[in-house]
Amino acid sequence: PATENDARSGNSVAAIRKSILDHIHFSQARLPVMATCNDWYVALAYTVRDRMFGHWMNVVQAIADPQRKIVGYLSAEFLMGPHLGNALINLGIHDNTRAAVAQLGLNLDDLLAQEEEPGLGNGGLGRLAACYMDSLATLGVPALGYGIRYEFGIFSQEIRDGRQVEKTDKWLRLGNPWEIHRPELSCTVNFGGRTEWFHDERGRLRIRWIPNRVIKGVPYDTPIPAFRKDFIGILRLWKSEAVESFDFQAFNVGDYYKAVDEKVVSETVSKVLYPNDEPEIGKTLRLAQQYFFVSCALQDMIRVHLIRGKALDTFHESFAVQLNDTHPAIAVAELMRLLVDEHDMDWCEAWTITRNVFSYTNHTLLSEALEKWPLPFFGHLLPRHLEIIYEINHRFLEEVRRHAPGDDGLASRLSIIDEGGQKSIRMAHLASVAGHRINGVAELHTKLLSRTVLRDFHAIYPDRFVNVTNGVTPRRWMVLSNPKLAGLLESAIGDRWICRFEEEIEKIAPLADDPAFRNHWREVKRGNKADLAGLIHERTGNTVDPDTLFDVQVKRIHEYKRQHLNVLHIVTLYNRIRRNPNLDITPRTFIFGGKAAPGYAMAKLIIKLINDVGAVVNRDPDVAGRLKVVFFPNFNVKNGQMIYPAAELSEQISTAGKEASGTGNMKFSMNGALTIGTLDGANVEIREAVGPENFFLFGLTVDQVNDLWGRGYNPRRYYEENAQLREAVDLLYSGHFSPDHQARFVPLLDTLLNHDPYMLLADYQAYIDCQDQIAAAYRDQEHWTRISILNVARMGRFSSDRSIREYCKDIWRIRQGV
Ligand code: 26R
Repeated sequence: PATENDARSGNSVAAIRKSILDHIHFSQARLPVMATCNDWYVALAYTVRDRMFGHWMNVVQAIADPQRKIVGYLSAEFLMGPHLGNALINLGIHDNTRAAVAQLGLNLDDLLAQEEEPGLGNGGLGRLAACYMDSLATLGVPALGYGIRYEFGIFSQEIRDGRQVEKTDKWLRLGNPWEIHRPELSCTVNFGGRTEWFHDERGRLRIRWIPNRVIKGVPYDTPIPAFRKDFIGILRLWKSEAVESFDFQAFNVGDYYKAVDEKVVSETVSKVLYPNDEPEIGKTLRLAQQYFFVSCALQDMIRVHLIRGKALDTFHESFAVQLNDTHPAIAVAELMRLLVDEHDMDWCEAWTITRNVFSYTNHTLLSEALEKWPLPFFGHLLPRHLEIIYEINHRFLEEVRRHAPGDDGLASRLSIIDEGGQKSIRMAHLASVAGHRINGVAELHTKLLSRTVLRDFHAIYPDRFVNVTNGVTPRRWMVLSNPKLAGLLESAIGDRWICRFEEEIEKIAPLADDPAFRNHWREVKRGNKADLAGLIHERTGNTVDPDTLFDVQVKRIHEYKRQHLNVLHIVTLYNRIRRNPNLDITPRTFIFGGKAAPGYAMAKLIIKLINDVGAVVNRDPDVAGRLKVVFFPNFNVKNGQMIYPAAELSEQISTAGKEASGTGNMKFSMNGALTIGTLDGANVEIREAVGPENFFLFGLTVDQVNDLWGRGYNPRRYYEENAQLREAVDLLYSGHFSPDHQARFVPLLDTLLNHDPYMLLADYQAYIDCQDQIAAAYRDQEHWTRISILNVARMGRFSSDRSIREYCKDIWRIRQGV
């Protein structure tokens, strides 16, 4: 048909080719012969983007339709990963595009490699938001993801001399063809100053905020395509800028430099993503970032609601707003301020609306990661919000006292204001007081949440608590990143599994018994391993053997995730080989990847440890290639897409009770890796789903961990009583792996022997025993392949489509779209 060949929207090879050439000419003013690889990438990106605009209009219609509820997903992080490959898959134009690009004498893979990924997140929380945007679009739910358009995303990591070196992530350097700049939708945001009473036109006493700084938020929209549907989600990220009127003011009084300075200060707010996964106490810029994007988002949602021709008292019928952790929790006070101060609404009515609008997802139980803002500091930046929070708290505590008269302990434990020591605002309490739903991200996590961190809230509001186990999108994490596996699955069960994962993927289970299918399965994995081996060589100079067991741990570096437990296993194997150089062991390649927060010294030392152990083990002639250790630099979405498909063993070894869910665990399993893991986070549910016989479990349970703390944990005892462990620890102490600095790992080792807050030594032997079983199991390749197939077959629950359906039903009360 003619539309297939339309250069603006057609999907034929000819139309796509024509469109790319048109963009080279009309969008970039380049001669094809002079065009660089980036020019072609940009022309292709525009070509692909053009094909989403028709879908975009459907979404605009849905957003304008007062009958349809919209999801506002508020998140300080969106770790989207590269757009191009994903868009080609979801739009169904991958093959035609590859052909069109080839006709132009180019290779699609080179163009895919050209894209700088938007790394606007730290790890799990940001990547979850990205998977959810994909599922929202695919399920036809109108959704706006609101966040910050950081000029610099997560730093890029280089490894020099075995240590992490951080490089600024200049992802916008060559422009960003995916975003649409929307200056007409700009908002203004106030900071600082004071509040005062005044009489309005009707003579009523009201409060106004006199800020001492005003900045502008400018939105940039990125379409997030649904899988093979005429629908998208909108990612709306805000950039901070100076307000023009301020410049003019300064210019008029002749202070040109002050005006320029104003611009610098204003633009600082969206300058850089905080690379820590722990709170920045008293960092004004961090709080300013949070308030900035939240205020813009709410102003934007109110604008949409009013455009629908509805009055503000029905705002909660237009929007369901999800708080992705507490980073956007200030939204609760901001919506109250907008409704009460700016729109003159009665407090109680505004509170009812606010409560109906918000719900809150908790992503961590680690007490050091719970956000608190010191009171005076908070009041300095957001004086009006401090008053509003006091009022919310006052009314809330009255309710609590009615509920439990005389229980002052309960009231002070529940209070939004922490009165102990330095007074501060507990953002999780603010979110819990307001949210009509509070959810954890795995069954175990939700249970622990209601027994520990939010115990008192659970006691008074049990019905607010729900679990929504995390999920990941099979589009990016299987179809895009593992085309070989996707092809094999398609030949076996068709392609309905891609968006009906829960119902369809289990249809491959019977094929676990088919020897020919198992052979194909192994060929796929072997091919992916060879591809990764090539990349490892390119990035690290290491040669790894694709016929060894690929044992992978990729995730942020954190003591609770216990990368150093993995290292203790490596050192243990190394000692066994040194004792008996002819030992018959299952050859393994240990692959690590992950970033350490720049200020987290212990995490950085763990990176150095991995690299130092690798340097010695990889070179030792006694090892003779049976063990290899590589640290894959700069683990991010793009690299993850190469790593998960090649993995055979997935390391999910956090101390029980510490990992809220994990989502890497799901990506591995969906790509046919077997898991070695503790009963932590979503591991528990993954194990139930794939069957305990197909999951390598080890380690203390949450109850056993608590018990052991209660009895008095003495890590040194394990060291003294376990010769194998002692030998491994002693070898590290001896400086064998750090001949240039014998004492390098003493801080890490001393922590293990004296405190061991994450109980590595208590779990050591169980971990080693489990790894020995794995080594044996790997030798039976037919059996291993069976388990691998069954793992994939039983991962249906872990599609983010299932998670989003649950959010729609249990939290947002939204009907699903197309
Ligand atoms: C306060 C701030 C700087 C901050 C604190 C903590 C920023 C980021 C974090 C990390 C937390 C919130 C996080 O990323 N949690 C992870 O969320 C994933 C998605 O739910 C889980 O899979 C994962 O287990 C959890 O650690």
